[in-house]
Amino acid sequence: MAHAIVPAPASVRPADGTTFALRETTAIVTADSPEVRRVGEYLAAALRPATGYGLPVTDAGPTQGAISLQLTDDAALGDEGYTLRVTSDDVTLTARRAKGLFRGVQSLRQLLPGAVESTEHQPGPWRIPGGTITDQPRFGWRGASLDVARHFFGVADVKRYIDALALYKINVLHLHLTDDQGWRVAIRSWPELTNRGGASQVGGGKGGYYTQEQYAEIVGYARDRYMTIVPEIDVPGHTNAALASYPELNCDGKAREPYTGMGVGFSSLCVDKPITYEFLDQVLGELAALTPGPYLHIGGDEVEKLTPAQYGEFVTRVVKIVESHGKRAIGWQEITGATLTPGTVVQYWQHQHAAAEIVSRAKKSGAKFVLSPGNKTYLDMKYDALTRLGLDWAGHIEVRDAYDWEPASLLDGVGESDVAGVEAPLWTETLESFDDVAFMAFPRLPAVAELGWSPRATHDWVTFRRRLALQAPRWEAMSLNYYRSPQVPWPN
Ligand code: NGO
Repeated sequence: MAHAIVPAPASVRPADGTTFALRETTAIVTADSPEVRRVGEYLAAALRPATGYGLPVTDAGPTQGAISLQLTDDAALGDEGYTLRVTSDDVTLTARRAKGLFRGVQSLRQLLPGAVESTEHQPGPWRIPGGTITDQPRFGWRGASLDVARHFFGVADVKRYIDALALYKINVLHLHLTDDQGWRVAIRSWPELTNRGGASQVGGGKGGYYTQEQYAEIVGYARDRYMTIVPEIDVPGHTNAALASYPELNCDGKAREPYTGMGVGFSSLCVDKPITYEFLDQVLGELAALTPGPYLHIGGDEVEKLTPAQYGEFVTRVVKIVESHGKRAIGWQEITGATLTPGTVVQYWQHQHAAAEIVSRAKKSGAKFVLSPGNKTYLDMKYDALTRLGLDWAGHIEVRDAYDWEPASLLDGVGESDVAGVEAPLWTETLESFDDVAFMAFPRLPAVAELGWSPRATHDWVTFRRRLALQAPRWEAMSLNYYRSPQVPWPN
């Protein structure tokens, strides 16, 4: 299988027997555009350590013998699509936008032997199989989320996760920044949120938080990889860290104790106090100013302390606050209990709950769905009974479970055009290190990424698991931990 790319491209026409070999002298020639040149530099930086080649990036040299990155006005490719042509003489990647070239570069990386991801010099040879790939995504939202509240993960870990996600053409990273156990982003007008609310985590460790500069650094790192950060401030529940930081946010005026357990549903902001809405306006305002992406995630899940009417009114107000700061709101499926505005996104997660009402309410308000069914996409679920890490409230999720479902027929009444995309959440109640995170995400994250990117016609477990197996040498070269599922024919 020469073209073992994940997610599967829309079309691959192999030129059997033809290969292009990277050499000492290979250059990367880009269109005369600073953005395209940056993509060329990204490619060169990815390939230089293992190959040991110079791979000069130029916008002037001959394309003969080179890898060339060019722009085209072919509207059929859309914003993220690309064409990759490999002959024995040269490699030509074309797209309408630098973003499409960046996605194409990920395919190109995967056509090289996995050892190319190593940070140390490797022997090669570095052959790329010949042929033509024409590709573009099925859905515009191909997300992953990371819970940095239950256990805190610093900037370096988040960057590592972003790099691994980019390889699978993920374009949204949703950061779950606040929860009962911790508040992880500094808010200048409410400094105790992180001073007090960021100082612990599940199990009682020291926690941590991002300064606004560090948050901006993450946003910039993601943006350079054509990935949008969607920050989540989870309200009105999951707010013990805020309630512990400021007594005035509590209905009884008394600060809560920090929480280091794993329970849910016990906390709520005080929906009757005006200060609650001043608080939200300032928090969401600061976050909106730091976030170039169009969405703020407002959580809204698992609220047990409010009546449905109180909850509905509260969320309706918070959606308006988000919009007053120029952003659109996304929230967990429970937010369909509020009056939503068109453009709001509903994130479906709890497969045990009757979906009919959620679907009809979302559709009535013109909201689209991001699909994160707990029993398919939750990367924190155990693979099987023996998995040391993770939870199991949604069942065990083996690789095939994560792969074998169809976004446009998951929910009755929600077809292709109602689906914004898919997202694989990673909650971290039981995950303490980057190795833990990677072990739960790989190989299931690439399965969800493929559902988001690849056309339905390519869906096939038998070929998927073979393509997936060939990613393992790449993960090993990247020192990326992964689960060796018995369902996948790993190469060694
Ligand atoms: C639920 C809950 C989270 C948990 C997660 C664990 C949602 C949307 N709310 O998903 O707080 O961490 O399950 O799997």
